[in-house]
Formats: sequence, structure tokens, C-alpha cells
Amino acid sequence: MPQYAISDIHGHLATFRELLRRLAFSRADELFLLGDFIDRGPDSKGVIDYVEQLKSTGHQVHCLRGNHEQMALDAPSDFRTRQSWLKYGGKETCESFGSPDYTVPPAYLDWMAALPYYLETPGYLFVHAGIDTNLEAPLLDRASMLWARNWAYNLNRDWLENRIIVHGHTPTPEQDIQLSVRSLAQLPVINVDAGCFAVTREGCGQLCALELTTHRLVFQENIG
Ligand SMILES: [Mn+2]
Repeated sequence: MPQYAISDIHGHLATFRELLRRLAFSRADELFLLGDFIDRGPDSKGVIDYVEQLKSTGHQVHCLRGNHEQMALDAPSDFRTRQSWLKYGGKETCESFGSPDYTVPPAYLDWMAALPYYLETPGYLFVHAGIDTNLEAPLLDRASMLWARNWAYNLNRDWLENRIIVHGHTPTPEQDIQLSVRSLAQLPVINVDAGCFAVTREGCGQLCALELTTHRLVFQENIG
């Protein structure tokens, strides 16, 4: 019954489906999706629909909120957020809905609004971007969980205890992800975002699945 973590699908439905096919993902397995389902890629609507299809057919899929879902949620009421969201991939999301006024249908905004900021399992803590573990209540700091970069060097291990943090958000080349898995004894943090959308970046342009028990990594190149 393997458990997997995948992050930052960014509208790349075909690549996501191919990765699950290669994992032989089944109802006996469990999948943690760490946010940024939408934006940049060609089929954000299709990614959300597919996740819901998996759930409705008895698959165990747990979804987190990413900064791109947050931007989509804030866009209708905040002009500046709307401008930057459309620029950083929101336009493609609206196009996947065939929306002439560049909006996301309410049912999909409701889906995003229901996404949690973090998830916990025995031994693991999942967030989209990062955690400021030096705060008094790190799991109330939503800004870090959605947006943090270069945060892991300053880890408060007393707070973390023996857990491993798995996250995404910052596109990272395959060899660096491999190295982080080999270095877990020194730093119990794994970024599984292999920059699926960043196809021109060395070592990126891939979707990465981490198998949580064995720490096996499976990389799928962007086929969209
Ligand atoms: Mn992100």
C-alpha cells in the first residue's frame, strides 16, 4: 500500500496521468498532492476534474492548497492579485475553463477554498512551500506555508521532532532532489517539485513522485 507525494502539477494533466500510470496507482495506495494544481500548463480544469474523478472512484487522494490556488481565490476581490495571477499562469487556467471574462467558475473556487494549508501523517508533515519552524505556532503561519523559499536551512528540530517535511513550490533539478533524499539524516526536508512547467531548465521539466516509506523517487518528463 504505497503512499506517494507529488506537487506542482500546474495544469499538466497528461504528465500527471502518465506518472500515476507508471506508479500503478491503485485504490490500495494513498496520494498526497501538495498544491499548485493550476496555472501555467494547458489543462488546469482537467487536473482538478481528474483528482475528483480519482476520489469518486475510491482512490485515497489528499490535496493541499498552493499559492496559485490562493491567488485564484483572491483574484475576484483584489485587482493587483488578479493582475499578477493572470500574468503568472492564471490566464491559462481561465482558458482551460473556456472563460471569456477570465474568471474561474464558482464550483472550482469552492474546491480551492476547501483545501487545507498542511497535512500530517505519522512521521510526515506536508505543506506546499515551507514552514517557519521558529515561530511559536508554525502551522498558523499561512504565508510561509504558501510562499516560503530558502527556509529549510533554519530548521527548529525541537519543534519538528522526528518528522520529515515534504513540500514543493520551488522548481528543483532532479539531481538535487535525489541528493536531498540521500541527506535526510542531516536535513529532514524533501522538495519534490521538479519544475514540471520549466521545461527549458536543466534537470527540471519533470513531475516527481516520492514514495514515502522507501523514499524511492520516480520522475516523469513533461509530455504536455
Ligand atoms: Mn507554488
